[in-house]
Formats: sequence, C-alpha cells, structure tokens
Amino acid sequence: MEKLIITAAICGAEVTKAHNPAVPYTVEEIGREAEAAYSAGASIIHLHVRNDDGTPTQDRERFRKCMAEIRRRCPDVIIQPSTGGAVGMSDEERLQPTSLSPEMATLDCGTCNFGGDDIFVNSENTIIAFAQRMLALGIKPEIEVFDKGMIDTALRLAKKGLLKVPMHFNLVLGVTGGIAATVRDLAYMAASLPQDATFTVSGIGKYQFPMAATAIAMGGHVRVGFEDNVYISKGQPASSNGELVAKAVRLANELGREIATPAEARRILGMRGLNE
Ligand code: KMH
Ligand code: ZN
Repeated sequence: MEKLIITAAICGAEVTKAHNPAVPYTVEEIGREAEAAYSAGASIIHLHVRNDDGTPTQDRERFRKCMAEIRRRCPDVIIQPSTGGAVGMSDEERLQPTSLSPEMATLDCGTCNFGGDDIFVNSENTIIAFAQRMLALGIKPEIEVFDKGMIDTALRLAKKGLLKVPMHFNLVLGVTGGIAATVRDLAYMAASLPQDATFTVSGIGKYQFPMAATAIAMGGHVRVGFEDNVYISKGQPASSNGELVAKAVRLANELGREIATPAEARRILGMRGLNE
C-alpha cells in the first residue's frame, strides 16, 4: 500500500468556538492550528477562512493572508482552499481563492441537504464552471462527493475532458442528507471509483475515526480536523487539530501504514513538486 496521506480540515465554515474554543478564526489562530496539524503528520491543509468574529468568508485577501501564514509555518505543506465555502454563498464568492493559484482546491460534485433548511447547492453548470476554472489554472481538484451520484457526475465530467485523470476524490460520509458513514457504504463508494483514482475519507462527527480506520485498512487516505469533528473521544473536546491528526497517525501505526510527507503526497496524487 502507498503511504497514508493525512489531510487536516482545520476550520470549516460551520463549526464555531461554541462547539470547541480551539476552532481557529484569526490569521494567527489558523496558522497555529495548521502548524499543529502539520507537525503531527498532516501533509494537506484543507482550508476555509473566517473573519476575526468567526463568520465564514471566501475573501481573496483573507485567503492570501492565511495561506502566507501557513506557508511561513509549514514550508512544504499542500494548501487546499475550499471552493465550497459556506451554505448560501454565490459561485463567484466561492471561487475567489482559485485566483491565488493554489496547488489544489476542492470541487464539490453535487447538491446536498445539510440539515434543517440548509442546502449546499452545486448545479451541474456550477460544477462545470468550477472544473473549467481549475483546469485552466492547473489546480488539482479534490473531488468532494457526499453521495454515490456525485461520483457519477465526476465520471461524466472526466469523459468530457473537464477533469484530468487520475482523479482524486474525497468520500464524505455522515453529512445529514448525504450517504451514511457505514463500512458498507464506504466500500460501495470506493468500489464505484475508477481503478486509477485515489481517495481520501472524511467521516463526520463520531464517525471520524471509525471511517479513518477503515480507510487506512482499505488503502485509502484520511481527513480529520475540526471541520468534521471537534472531539478526540466521546464527550472530550480535542485540544487542537494536532491532537486529531496524532490520533490518525496512531491508528496508521497500529495498522502498519506509514505516513506520507508532503513531497510523497504530491507524488501519490500525481502533482508537481512545490518548486517545479
Ligand atoms: N461548508 C460546506 C457547505 C468544501 O470545502 O469544498 C461545504 C464544504 C465543502 O465544506
Ligand atoms: Zn470544507
């Protein structure tokens, strides 16, 4: 098996300090949490940004500052801005960080209920426009799928030449309104991917570590972090994203999977080196 790529989703757009006081908002806090995750073994930082009061934003300048702060603290980490942003944001708002030419960014491949009245909207035209932007700018998409039909959408786009192969997926399981976080459903999702695709697994809430352990055993990769889960164990808030990454590293050690460095992650994902 390839070495394990650990992604840290350090902030998200929906989770707040009321859920866990260690959720980062400021540039300094985001830099510190990214560094904690990187030092513990994360090779990718999945990045949302916030205003100082915690409200989610996709503002280009805020992304630029946060990315510079992360780069200062973690010289070789892969920074992966979100183009999902927060529920209700416009496409133009969401696309802002792509103008900073990141190596990688997320590409959400379908619309999904997000609990209550919240709907995360990604029409087919939105997905195509985002894919075209990433193709034009040479950004590696992490294809985010919350259900099986979203994999089929990505395969259709690849057939039209809008997504380069091999593709890299993030299988998100356990979102209210998306596919459940069960071993059966994860196996079904993984079996629906092209042979040459790579995938990471994000289990939401209490499913973060059961899904991570399953992904490690399957040969997939793992995402942990406050965006998806704020607890280190039942009822015990995590002190930092670093603590969540360290737990994923312990699981990998127990299961005999080595941890990929950022350079190794770039090779596994078919990306160029940082300075190439
Ligand atoms: N915050 C969610 C509505 C992504 O980063 O691409 C969308 C999200 C997906 O987090
Ligand atoms: Zn996200």
